[in-house]
Amino acid sequence: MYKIDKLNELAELVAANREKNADLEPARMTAEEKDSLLSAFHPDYKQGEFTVLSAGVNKGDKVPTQLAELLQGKSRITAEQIDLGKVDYDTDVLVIGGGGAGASAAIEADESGARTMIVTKLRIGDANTMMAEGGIQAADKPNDSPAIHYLDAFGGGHFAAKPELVNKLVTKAPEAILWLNKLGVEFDKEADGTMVTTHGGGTSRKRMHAAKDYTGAEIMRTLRDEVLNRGIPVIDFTSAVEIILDDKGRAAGAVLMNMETKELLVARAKTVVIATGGAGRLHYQGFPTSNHYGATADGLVLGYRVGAKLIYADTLQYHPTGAAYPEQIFGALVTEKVRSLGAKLVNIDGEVFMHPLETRDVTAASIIRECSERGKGIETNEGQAVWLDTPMIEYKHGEGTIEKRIPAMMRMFGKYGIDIRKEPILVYPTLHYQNGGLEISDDCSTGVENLYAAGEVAGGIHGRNRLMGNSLLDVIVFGRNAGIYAASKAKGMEVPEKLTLEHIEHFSRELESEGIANETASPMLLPKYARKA
Ligand code: MEZ
Repeated sequence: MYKIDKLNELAELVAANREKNADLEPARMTAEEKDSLLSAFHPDYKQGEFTVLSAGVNKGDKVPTQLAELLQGKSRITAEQIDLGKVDYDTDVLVIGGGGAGASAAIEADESGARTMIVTKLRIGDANTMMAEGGIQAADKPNDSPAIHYLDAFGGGHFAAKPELVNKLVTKAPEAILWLNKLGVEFDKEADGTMVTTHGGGTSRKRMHAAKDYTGAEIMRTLRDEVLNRGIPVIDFTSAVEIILDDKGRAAGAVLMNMETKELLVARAKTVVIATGGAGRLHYQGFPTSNHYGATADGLVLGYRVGAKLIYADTLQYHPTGAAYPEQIFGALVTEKVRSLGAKLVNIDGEVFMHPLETRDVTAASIIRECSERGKGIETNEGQAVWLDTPMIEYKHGEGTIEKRIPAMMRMFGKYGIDIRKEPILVYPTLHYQNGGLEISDDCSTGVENLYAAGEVAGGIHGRNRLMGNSLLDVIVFGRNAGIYAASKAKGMEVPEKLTLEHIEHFSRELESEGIANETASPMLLPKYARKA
């Protein structure tokens, strides 16, 4: 039951229309309809929310204003503060970030025989991978193929992705599932051992593999165990605050900061992998987020300051279904799997207003239009919302389906007295993913020699919009890939000599010459939620 009577009355209207709505199959939008919807209602197209960069390799490109503030912010250190002659950690491959991509990179680098170390500002596994719910895509069923997966992903990303990256993503996907399965991920399976697969938005085949609705947590649990079992050193509660270069401008380590004591440490490495994840905690345009506490765009700043280029940093993913009620879980992820299982999006009049499995950008824009221009949203304490008719899942597939397939959703709302088997839930878009990031080539190299990137911090794989389940996939495929290439590069190398942090001064002079006096300390490291006095 909702605590607000009016919401219970409105929910009854959804129930009254359920039988009729269950049979409705709203038409998919045409390409023209999608384009005009996106340009009018998607936050990426909103004027006044972006800043054109004045310094660095992407000078002249627009990025969200909060990100520009960090990219053109002030280093947390000066070169003079750091004694680069005193090396605290020495390794072949330094992996910055302890999420799915970082762990996968470290496992593969270790497997290749490289001395590998992970540094993470929280604990290993405290990352967006852990919070991914609905699944991971891979074309491994007889009616599917990597070529079909390619067309779905490339089209869903508005044909803007780098073709060689999408190619790698989809062709390595079946192998990624086998690798995870072998490591111990408990995927949902039929009695005969076949993996259960479902649709996601924009997929033309059922290729979403899942562990109920906590797929990311199950994958991260397994990867973390593997890292620890291999004895790969993990330096936790320690963040990277600057990449160290050598005298030829190649990455050669990082300056680390102990999050508790603020002690600064030097990690020297032959190659460095940035795998720091996304930026949801910057709350672009005031949106809530489904992201982990640590998602503060740190890797973009670290890479950008040493000259790694960004691609599509102006395109973000607003997951269509963030929880809009109750306020305790405002912005939390309501997995797309809920719609894959048959729940429909319904407005205040109890009407289904769109096909539930359009791509995410289109679905989010459509919800925003329903609540704004069409005035058909439901008022909550936090703003507007639409219904996601969860009881329709059991209406279609029978009792017990929700508990079996999406138990985490049932529990999340159950804590607040809402039984999603019986009552629809209120949703609104939430900031979920950065579609772009540090531009990589298909060996995960950035434009800076010996610097690699993988996972959400990397850009170019998904173009301007990502499909459900291609992020967990990208984290595994490109995380492993980065580890393999970073280790192989390190193999033929001497320990880097002549370490420098001169880039800090160069970048700060460039900012100065552009008239930018920005005292924002960056990378951000942790979000600021303190109440203003
Ligand atoms: O890929 C994702 O972002 C994902 C699986 C999210 C979800 O809706 O569960």
